[in-house]
Amino acid sequence: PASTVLGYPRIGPRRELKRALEAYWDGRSTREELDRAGAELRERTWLRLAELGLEALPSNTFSLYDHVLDTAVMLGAVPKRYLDAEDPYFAMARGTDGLAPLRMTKWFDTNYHYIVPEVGPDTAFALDAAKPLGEVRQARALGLETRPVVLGPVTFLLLSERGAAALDRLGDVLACYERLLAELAAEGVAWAQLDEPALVTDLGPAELAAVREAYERLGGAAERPGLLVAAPYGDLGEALPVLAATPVEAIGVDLVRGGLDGVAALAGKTVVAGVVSGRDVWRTEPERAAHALRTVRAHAAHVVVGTSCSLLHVPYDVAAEPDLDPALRARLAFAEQKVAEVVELARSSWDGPEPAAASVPLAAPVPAGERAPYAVRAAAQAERLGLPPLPVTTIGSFPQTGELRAARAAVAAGTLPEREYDRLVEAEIERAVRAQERLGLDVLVHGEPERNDMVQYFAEHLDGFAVTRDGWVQSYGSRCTRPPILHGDVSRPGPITVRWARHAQSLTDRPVKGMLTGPVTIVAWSFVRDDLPLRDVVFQVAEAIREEVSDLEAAGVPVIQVDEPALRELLPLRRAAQADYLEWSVAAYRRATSGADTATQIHTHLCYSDADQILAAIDGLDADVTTVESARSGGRILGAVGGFGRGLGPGVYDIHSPRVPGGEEVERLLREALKALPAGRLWVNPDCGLKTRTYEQVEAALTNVVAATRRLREELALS
Ligand code: THG
Ligand code: ZN
Repeated sequence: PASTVLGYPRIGPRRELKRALEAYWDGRSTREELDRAGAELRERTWLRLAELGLEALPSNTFSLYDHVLDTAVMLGAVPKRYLDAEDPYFAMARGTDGLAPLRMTKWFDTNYHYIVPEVGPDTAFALDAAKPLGEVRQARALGLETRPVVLGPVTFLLLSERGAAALDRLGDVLACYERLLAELAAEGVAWAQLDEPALVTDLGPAELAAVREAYERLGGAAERPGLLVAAPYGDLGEALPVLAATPVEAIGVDLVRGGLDGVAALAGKTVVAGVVSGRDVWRTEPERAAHALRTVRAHAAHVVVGTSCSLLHVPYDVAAEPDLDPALRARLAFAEQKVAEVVELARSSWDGPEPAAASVPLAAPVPAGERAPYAVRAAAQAERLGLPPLPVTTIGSFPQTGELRAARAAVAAGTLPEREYDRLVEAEIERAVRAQERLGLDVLVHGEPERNDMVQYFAEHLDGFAVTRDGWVQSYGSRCTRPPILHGDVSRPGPITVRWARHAQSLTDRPVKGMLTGPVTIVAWSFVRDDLPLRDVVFQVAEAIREEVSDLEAAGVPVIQVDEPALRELLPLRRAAQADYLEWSVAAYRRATSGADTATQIHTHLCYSDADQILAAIDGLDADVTTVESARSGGRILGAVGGFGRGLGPGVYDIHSPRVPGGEEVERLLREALKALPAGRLWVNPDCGLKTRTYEQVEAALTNVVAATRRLREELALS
């Protein structure tokens, strides 16, 4: 049988695209140089895939920033305000001096972020197929035929700002896709892939009708290549019979996340059987894959061996990681190794014994733990901390200097002694503490100068994790993370953050807030072992964080923040599974924090604008104070917090923009917040961490924040 992958990483094995983009954005290179860098990356990818023996090569999986944005541009869905920008594509992605960028949000349940298209009644759809055609031609010049990959029409509209309401433009969008297929056919393209990941989420009757309409119409087009509709990230469920009844020739199913129950409906179709996971870094179990392939073969007209989703979410090559323990390395497969697995499976017979039923042991549930009632805690904390009304704090990180990043690299390279690095970190902590005292903040932070990343840092200090040298995975645009690999039982060999928190507290009489990452987020942003239920893994991490909380308390730290920005991200795509997830994830958070003394104040921070959707779960975390994004999302959260019974800090300063908010603006936001919350429970803080800003911007902004807060305090004292 044939072999293929649904997509491939595009940032480059050495993050070549990141460097090329940043050089272009900084004015250090031309658009031609950027395009040439992109062309080289595509060429290398196709040649490597062909060399590995992959038969059906994808194209148009490259993007200079994001494939959803590429699709919007291909369809002519560029909002008018961007048309006059020097480079409308990057203006939509990143904004310009006078223009905010389009919104960015999470891609399904991954750590990738896409640009949210705006589709309105006036959007003048018009096809520009230059990018997919250009990639087909570029590969052809190398002697390689490819299958262009394009985001499908239903998912494109469902992911746009108006969601399902945007399906009112389906007819016009389909006209563009029809033309696209005709142009591809005229180019001699044999197959096109339309990605429809939205089909693995819960779809209502209107959405299923849109699927039917889309693929009846595109399948019935006179001039078109063969159509592969791919549904990565889960189970097609109720969309499977709908799609199977349309004339599309091939369907790509995720057989890692999704089950085999529906495959009988695929009679007569070519099935791209996604048996190699694009979401983890583990080698494929051959018996399990062969079993799935045999089952598909019994029903489908043709079987193509493939990946469960694009390989976008895994690093390039295990061979680039010579430092990893050989026993762990032997268990790993990154993109290159996964392609080799696909090829190998396509060449094998799939005979063999049935796989042993997966026996994932379920550990005994761990008690979440209870703290004293909030009212009792609030009184004890008020007495201990002696804070003014509307206390001002920050989310945790302060600007990271290039000097610190360079010093970390020098320690890793062995050219800077650890002791000197530690002194640099201490000096940076002192700088942050003095700045906060000068600005008049009430609860200080140490600023996290020692951390490269809020997850990687903890993984480096916990047993059971490995970190990679070059295992970069694109998060958005040019930004990447190196997800740690959680491969064994997690434990904490010793205190992680205590010395830095203690140092900060030693410099000031004001309370210092210790900063930890929560168990769900540490797991969400890592690659995780699959021989234990996720829940049990999260509880192991919770235990380690619980120990750290206890050590911070013992060191005299009176306020401890445990962040869970990824709580929302791991939320299952299907509603039926969400309640169970929210129950155990919230319990794990409570396990991590409930050992804290009544007089220790626990904060949490969640950074996404749709916090209102999981407000009940946030309430369940039982943190004394919760800080959330609000300034950037226009205070939307305030409409939902009426019943929220503890401290809340809706952000009054959008840190994602270099713009410094004026005092009146902050005052107005605080007055809005005071309509929704009693003064005794309102905190004042920015939307998120200050790591990406400069000290100059931060000091100017916080000066205005403190001034506005003081004006309101005076008013409250008079009333
Ligand atoms: N850490 C991790 N995952 C995340 C975030 C994070 N996912 C969601 C969100 N935050 C994504 N945001 C970013 C923001 C900045 C960067 C990456 C993801 C970033 N990365 C550096 C780069 O690409 O140059 C590399 C950082 C490093 O050295 O590790 O700036 O905060 N895990
Ligand atoms: Zn945040």
